[in-house]
Amino acid sequence: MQADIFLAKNEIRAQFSQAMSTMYKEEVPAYGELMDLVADVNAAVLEQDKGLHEQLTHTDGLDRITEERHGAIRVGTEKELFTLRRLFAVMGMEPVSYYDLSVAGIPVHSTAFRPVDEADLNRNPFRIFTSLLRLELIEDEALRAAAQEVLDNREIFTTAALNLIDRAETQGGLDAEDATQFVTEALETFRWHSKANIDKEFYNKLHDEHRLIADIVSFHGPHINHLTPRTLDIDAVQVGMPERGIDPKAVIEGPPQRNCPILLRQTSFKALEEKVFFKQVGGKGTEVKWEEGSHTARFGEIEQRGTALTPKGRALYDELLDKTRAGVRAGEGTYQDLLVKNFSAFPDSYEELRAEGLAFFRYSLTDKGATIAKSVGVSGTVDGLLEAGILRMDPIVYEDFLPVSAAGIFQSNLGDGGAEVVYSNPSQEAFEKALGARVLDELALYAELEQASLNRCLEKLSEKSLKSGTPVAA
Ligand code: OOG
Ligand code: NI
Repeated sequence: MQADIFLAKNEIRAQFSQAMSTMYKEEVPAYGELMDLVADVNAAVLEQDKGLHEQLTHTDGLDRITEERHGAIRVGTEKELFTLRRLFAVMGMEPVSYYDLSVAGIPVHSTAFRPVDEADLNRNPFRIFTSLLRLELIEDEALRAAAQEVLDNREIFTTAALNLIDRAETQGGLDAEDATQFVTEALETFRWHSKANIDKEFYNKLHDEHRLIADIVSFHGPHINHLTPRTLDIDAVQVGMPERGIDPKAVIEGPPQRNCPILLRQTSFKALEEKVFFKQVGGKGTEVKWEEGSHTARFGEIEQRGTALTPKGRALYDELLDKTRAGVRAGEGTYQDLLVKNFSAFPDSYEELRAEGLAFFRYSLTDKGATIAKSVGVSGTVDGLLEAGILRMDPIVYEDFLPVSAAGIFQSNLGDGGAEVVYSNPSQEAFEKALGARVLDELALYAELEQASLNRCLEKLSEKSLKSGTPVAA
């Protein structure tokens, strides 16, 4: 089969994120309500800020502003994670970064499957935050074994999905017809099942150990537990939720509001209590009887992204966040007040962020720079070229997640009374073994992006200069 008849992975991912969105809105009506709110807020922001409107028209595709940017799932076994990696690869999504949530008392570790190249992110940035249960962190041996058995006996992928993954791997892609079927079949893995795999007593035991364990083990598959559109004003959405009868989590995760947004700000509405059915004890025969109960897992989230930070910037972010959390514990003030106060130490202009090596930037030639490059060429340092108006810099958007924020999102959706136990430590090696691949290093990806943009500029500028013997210094 010829590569040119394959549908682009970006297109398959775009179809998939659209299908997930439609399914989730049907499954969780409150999520549709959140989407409406986000669309209204975004429209109001664009109405007021013509400059932003103009900028987004050029860079982000205005019609796609409110589209979902990520979703999240939780799987139970190494094998499930392994196959998911293969499934996401069909759509051009690769595992980036390792997140250890065990430090926050959540018995999972995670990665985010996402497109990596700039052009692919621009076409459709949809990511899936994917967590793997760490059953080894359950102390009760009998419970652990029973949970393992349930997990080992389920198949979360349809046969057709598995066949299409195989086909995509052997052929190197899928044609349009196969791609459409692939999306339909892949969707089945993430669908909600109101009928549990187990009985109520077992569910309660798992739930008492940790709510998340019950969520992962009890059902037929890793139902999508939230989707997350992008908002242009997260503070307005946070305020607007209660007005529409939506119950938001207490605080927005991430940095406070700033002139130059950094990293990622997120908030969510609290997970809904939903009616589910448990297998009746002894109901294993031909006719299974069902017992009504409830389960809390699914919610809606919103995000607003800012500049990616360098290791130095990230260390400062972590330090200020830690200080804030410690301050709250010591009763020094409210979370919000302390956050704003502490983050005043984080420079808030792009010039300072760059000068202090705190954030990553994409460099390009200005019109003036392009003209000079064509005619005479030029030499100088990056600082000098920026100052001379030959280079321009734009922030590189952060495409990943934040472990402390993720823990906050998890926790607010596990409800009160979730176990406070702090489990063990990171185990990236075990995660990658299960995944069957190494996760990509997010910081290296941003650094490469920055360097590549600079190299492109310097090459253009130095073509003439080199000929005339005046090299460009980086
Ligand atoms: C994932 C929570 C993390 C985020 O946006 O940080 C997450 C989960 O609840 O499964 O999605
Ligand atoms: Ni999320």
